[in-house]
Amino acid sequence: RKKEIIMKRKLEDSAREVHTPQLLEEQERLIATLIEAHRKTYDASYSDFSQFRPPKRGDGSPECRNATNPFLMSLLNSDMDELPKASASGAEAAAGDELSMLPHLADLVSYSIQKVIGFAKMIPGFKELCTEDQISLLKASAIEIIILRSNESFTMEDNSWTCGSNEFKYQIGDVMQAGHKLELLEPLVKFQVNMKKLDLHEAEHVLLMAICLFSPDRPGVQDRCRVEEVQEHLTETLRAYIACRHPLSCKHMLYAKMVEKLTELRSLNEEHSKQYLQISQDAVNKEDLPPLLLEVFGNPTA
Ligand code: YS5
Repeated sequence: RKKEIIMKRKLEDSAREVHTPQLLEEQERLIATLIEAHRKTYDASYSDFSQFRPPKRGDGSPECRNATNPFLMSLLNSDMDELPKASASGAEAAAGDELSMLPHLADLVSYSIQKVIGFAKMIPGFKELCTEDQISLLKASAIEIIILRSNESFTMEDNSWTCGSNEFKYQIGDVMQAGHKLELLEPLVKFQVNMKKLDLHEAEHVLLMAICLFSPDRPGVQDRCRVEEVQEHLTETLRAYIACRHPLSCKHMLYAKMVEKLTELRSLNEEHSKQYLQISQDAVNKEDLPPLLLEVFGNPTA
């Protein structure tokens, strides 16, 4: 009787081995490489943020609320009865309303693009593509990967991206002060909340970013087959990882949910392109947009 039970157990064990996909050694190495690449390019202390042009928030102060009469407002609210000589501060207060967060957030995005490029270069298969394809993939996916990586700083406590101090805490209102409309920002925040709820492991998070980058259907890609090959290898690794490392209770449909996120990113990307075009035309100070940002997202004056 006892022997029978032992035998049965052994049979069950070996059956399990056959059916549960195993993480191959090569897949384990790939995951380790991606995690290391991400850690090298994502500084979770956010200590570089102080090097960006400082954030300017319309904090609800009278000068900020009254965008049409900035000079009058500053005179009424101060003991001066004359405008400062250069009257620069008044002019800045005027500009300070519409696109006041743009310089800071544009610097953050430009910085993030550089980090994404660093991450991409460490993904096996990326450097083997021709430069044109590398550029096509990066141009098309940069904003999507930035949105994905930003989930690490996003917190559901107050639906903000919190990157250290209050100065570097970004809420919907701040992004509106970079020129974006609520139409885009609401789905962006919803996306972040739903991503957060997936509670991804670091391995899954980095695989998703890599899969997003290696999308063969991006405009201008020449060697679609090579890109597809790498993407398939990444998705296979993700499936295997979920199957054997993710706790049973929450792995239900996880892969499908992650693929769905990629679809949502496409529509965020599309809406972003439209609003970006508008912002880049509105930006009176062309210096507001760093050259790398203009190169990646397009330069309307070029
Ligand atoms: C913070 C941190 O997690 C990090 C290191 C990430 O790389 C980026 C981080 C957050 C990203 C956020 C939150 C604030 C609003 C941002 C910066 C968002 C990513 C993009 C968005 C921008 C305002 C862009 C603005 C832009 C970019 C070309 O269009 C014009 C400057 C708005 C994108 C809306 C989809």
